[in-house]
Amino acid sequence: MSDVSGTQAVRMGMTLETFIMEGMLGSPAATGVFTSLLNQISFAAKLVTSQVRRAGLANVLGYTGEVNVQGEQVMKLDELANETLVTTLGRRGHCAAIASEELDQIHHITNDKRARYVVMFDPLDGSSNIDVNISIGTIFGVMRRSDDGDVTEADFLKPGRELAAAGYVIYGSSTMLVLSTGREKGVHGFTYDPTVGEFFLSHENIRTPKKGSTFSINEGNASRWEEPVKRWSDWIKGDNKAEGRPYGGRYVGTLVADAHRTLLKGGIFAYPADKKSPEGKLRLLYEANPFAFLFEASGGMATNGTDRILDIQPTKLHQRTALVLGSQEDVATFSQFMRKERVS
Ligand code: AHM
Ligand code: MG
Repeated sequence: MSDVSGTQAVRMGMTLETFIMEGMLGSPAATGVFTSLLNQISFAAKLVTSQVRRAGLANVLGYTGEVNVQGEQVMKLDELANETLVTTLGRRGHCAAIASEELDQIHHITNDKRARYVVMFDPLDGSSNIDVNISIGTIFGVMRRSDDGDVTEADFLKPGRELAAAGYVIYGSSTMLVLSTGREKGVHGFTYDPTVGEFFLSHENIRTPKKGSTFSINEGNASRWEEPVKRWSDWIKGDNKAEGRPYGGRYVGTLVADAHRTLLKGGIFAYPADKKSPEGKLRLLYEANPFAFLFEASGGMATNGTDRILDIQPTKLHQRTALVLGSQEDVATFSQFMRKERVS
């Protein structure tokens, strides 16, 4: 008897495109426009995967200097990823404008009313890890634009709870795209098979465990933290077998990688505000909001320490925020420390 392993359980041969087209991501996906937009994002992810996978080789071969062997200017990988997303989303007429970590202002594509969405993204998250062969990623959020007037920055400055879809791509030991169109529709992961050139459903309906056993924070910032964060950090490293402490420490320094692990295995990721970054380091629109959307859809939580991330009214395109996300119980405990309801 042939042994078809776990892949059968996740419906063999279910590509991302089929999954979207069969409406499994929910009602907005039923519109051809939304489907087509998500397909463009997954196509961009394939192109960026190919660039990321060749980046080390390009270095070895020495054609990442100012000029390549064809005499063309060679872009840095994060700029190249940005160009790829801007160009890909500019096709098919569904995306009216773009906001990107790499662009100071929004980038207009069209004022045609048929372009009903705006997309915000961090094209290549984890830039400090690009040159050292550690996982990097792309983060994106899709918002419906207002129907009246031309598309403006105001179409982007909306709380994250209004996102129509959010997701990320992780360029790790394999490339995975994780996507949600909302709490009722769940969070689904697709693994890229480079030999076929398709994303296949590999993680259907991801649920973040209620409580985890790892914490993820840049401990190098400890001297700059506020007292409640210091107390929480001491608590989570303290010894209490019954409560599952100490938690194990894991920190990649790429949000996509740290959040991906936390989404699948539970626990907590925190980048709190500190003396150096009083508003936090991470960006609300294209880092915190997409992940907050995904964590809530998978049964987890996301806060800035006191408020729900998805309720924050943005005032600036590149606004920063403190970000704490993970298992419900672990994030709730962090918030108790922040509110000084507990000190140990
Ligand atoms: P980037 O968008 O320039 O890559 O910066 C964001 C990154 C996140 O991926 C990561 O969580 C964080 O910065 C790490 O910061 P630090 O090096 O201060 O720990
Ligand atoms: Mg980033």
